[in-house]
Amino acid sequence: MRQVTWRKIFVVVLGTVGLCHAQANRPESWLRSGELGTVPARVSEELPLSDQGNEAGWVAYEPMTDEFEGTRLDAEKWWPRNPGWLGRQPAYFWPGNVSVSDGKLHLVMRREEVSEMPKDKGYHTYTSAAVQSKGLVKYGYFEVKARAMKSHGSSSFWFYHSTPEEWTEIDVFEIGGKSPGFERKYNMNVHVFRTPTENEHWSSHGVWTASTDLADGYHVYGLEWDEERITWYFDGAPVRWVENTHWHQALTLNFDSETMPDWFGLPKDEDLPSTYSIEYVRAWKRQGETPLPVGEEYELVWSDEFEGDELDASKWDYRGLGPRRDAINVKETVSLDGEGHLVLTTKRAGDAYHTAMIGTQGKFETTFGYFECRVKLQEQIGHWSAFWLQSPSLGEPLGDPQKAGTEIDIFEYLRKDGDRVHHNLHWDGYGEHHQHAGKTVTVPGLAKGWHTFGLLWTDSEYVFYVDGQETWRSDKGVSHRDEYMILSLEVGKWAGDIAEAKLPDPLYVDYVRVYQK
Ligand SMILES: [Ca+2]
Ligand SMILES: [Ca+2]
Repeated sequence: MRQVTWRKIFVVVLGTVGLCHAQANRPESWLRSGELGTVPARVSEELPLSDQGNEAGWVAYEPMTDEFEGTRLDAEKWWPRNPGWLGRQPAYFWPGNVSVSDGKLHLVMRREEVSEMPKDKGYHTYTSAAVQSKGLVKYGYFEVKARAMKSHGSSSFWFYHSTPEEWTEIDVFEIGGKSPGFERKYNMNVHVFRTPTENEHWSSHGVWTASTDLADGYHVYGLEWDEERITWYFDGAPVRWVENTHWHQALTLNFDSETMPDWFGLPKDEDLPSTYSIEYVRAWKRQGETPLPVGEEYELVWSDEFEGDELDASKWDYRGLGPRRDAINVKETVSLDGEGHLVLTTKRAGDAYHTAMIGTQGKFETTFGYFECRVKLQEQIGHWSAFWLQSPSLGEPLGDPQKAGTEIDIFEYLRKDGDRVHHNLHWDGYGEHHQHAGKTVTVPGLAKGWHTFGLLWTDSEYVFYVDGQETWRSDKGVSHRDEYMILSLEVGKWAGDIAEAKLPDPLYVDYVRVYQK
């Protein structure tokens, strides 16, 4: 879309200040010529296709990831339109052309008019579709698997954001699926519209030509965007990079279809409706690039990423084996899935229930720091999950949690609570002197997908975080002694009747990381 505008601006620039200035701004770039050669084979769905060995240390970035399961667009993440633009005339962005089905997001272009189309603004004859993220993102790896629409209508995946001070854009692709001469062209672009010091539109466009028509199949399109460089990938192989001289602004993520009368030409009636389908959008950040809610002076001192097939016995012990609450803790409920996750499971065992608990007692005990885990929560009632710190000497001595320590429940989650989660502190033992402070918070979307739970523990307070956002802080019962970490599932009435649960029911843990100054 920007291509068209760029041509117009290009003429203006030539006619006024001259081309030299615009060229001086152009970043260094590289473009593949010819075939891709051998492309990477997909081993893991959890990593970018171009980096299946995770050399870069990618960590999934949930806010911009969607597998498009279910029957509707996730309203927490996406607008079914472009909140700042009605579309490129004559096609009008119409939310009725956005749908989720068969595990995909579909954007449709039609020959039709809808009553809300502002004809006085040049919208007529065609409706098309746009989806924009509600959040902004800067840097990361973004991958979609998509099939362009087979018409002159565009199929685009792009990033932009416009403020009074700054307006930049990164076009991952703009494809004219059945526009003559464009069927195989992967159009990639970056634009600068304005910055605090420049007020002149320019762009750097690159085109790589595929060996088949892009609307004939699904392909994996990737964008790696960091402080130094922006790199485009096709089916896992790099096809272009541009030196990152200007794209340091947090941007919205966009999918859309536009009529491009001056570039791809208007669609032919017999090709409509045509559909641009997106199997998924996945985003990652480099480990350590995911901003910790704590300062940069904190460094990773301990972690388990749960790689491999077996629980790392140098880090964890099975804990509380035998009866606990309304179940029995056993070793068999603790496993690694071989894809980088710890799996704790509650299972039926005849008339009894088996459940799971591991801890770092005697292996890793520490005082203060930032503690974070990333989990996908259990789905059934009757048991609850928790990531917590515990003191080996709780309540000894009484009245002095600094010395005796405190049970710090970074999170406790009960499925019956939906999007609510509990943070709790317990000190002075569990008997008549028991002291407690806690907070239950609602985090929209918590019940689905992956989330991080974090605790900043200092000598004066505890600060709790969900997905990097502070949810509670307390200066009650602040422990100054070494404590150990526990991950657990526990069965009990608090969480509802386990007899009604569909079992087995797993809790997935992607990592546990500890940072200290
Ligand atoms: Ca999907
Ligand atoms: Ca992991």
